[in-house]
Amino acid sequence: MSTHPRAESLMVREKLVKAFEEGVVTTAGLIAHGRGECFDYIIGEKTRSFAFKAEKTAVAALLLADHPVISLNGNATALAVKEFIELARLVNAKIEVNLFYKSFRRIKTIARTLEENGWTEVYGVNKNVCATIPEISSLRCEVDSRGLYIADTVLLSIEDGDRTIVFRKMGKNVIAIDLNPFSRTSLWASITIVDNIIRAVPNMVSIAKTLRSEDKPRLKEILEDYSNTETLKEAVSLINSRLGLFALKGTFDLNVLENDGEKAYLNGR
Ligand code: PTJ
Repeated sequence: MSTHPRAESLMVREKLVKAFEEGVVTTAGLIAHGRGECFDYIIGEKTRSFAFKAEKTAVAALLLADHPVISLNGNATALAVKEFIELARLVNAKIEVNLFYKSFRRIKTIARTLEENGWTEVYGVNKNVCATIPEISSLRCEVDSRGLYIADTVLLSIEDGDRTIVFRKMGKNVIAIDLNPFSRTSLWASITIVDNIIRAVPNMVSIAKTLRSEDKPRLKEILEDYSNTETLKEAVSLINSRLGLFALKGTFDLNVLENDGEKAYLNGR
């Protein structure tokens, strides 16, 4: 498979299928991934400058937060559990499991995955410390009273917008990783990272290694220099120009194609 032009994408799919078989990911999670792949294809499957800026700002926000919480669902766990753990250590965040298709069995399976990767203090597992956010209509309303309930800054990824909207109305900062800049999550988040989780979280780990030694005024400067509306405008503008180019030339710009096989194929058409 390593010679296949879409090898990386196929390996990511295999990861998700394996996680599905283990009970981490749901069937709807597999469908959600397909939507993400489509957006990733259009943005060119690389971290764009607007995404990198959002990643840097997100790390600054996490470092400035009093109660940062990383919220994990099935897809996020399957695709980036090790990196999320590393990030949590670097920014001193809690990790909470919060699921749309909630079952105690799935929560335990995801908690076990975290434990196998070296993270033992998993929030969202202990029913005795459960609080409810009634405005959230799904079972994601049940949160950990020591985690998401009191969080001032929440990092979430690959989900629909309901929770983001409620969290924002509660005054929490929401950092969302979502390849779809049109989604309600993207529109409502304080900081939207329009990038694939498999690139975004490793980037954030690298950024955190540098930013954690910066002082608070510098981190605040980074936050002040960020506009989520501008980020979304830049993301849509990139999509627009790439699609426009394709409409004109019948291909994305040959000069930016990195894969020789793909270039040869397009040149030979
Ligand atoms: O694990 P659970 O039970 O909490 O279920 C979670 C799912 C994913 C099923 C649920 O939250 C869901 O249905 O999400 P949506 O509404 O399909 O939204 C997923 C969003 O994430 C879409 O906007 C996708 O474009 C985006 N997305 C998918 N894969 C990736 C992604 N964004 C970044 N990186 C990805 N790999």
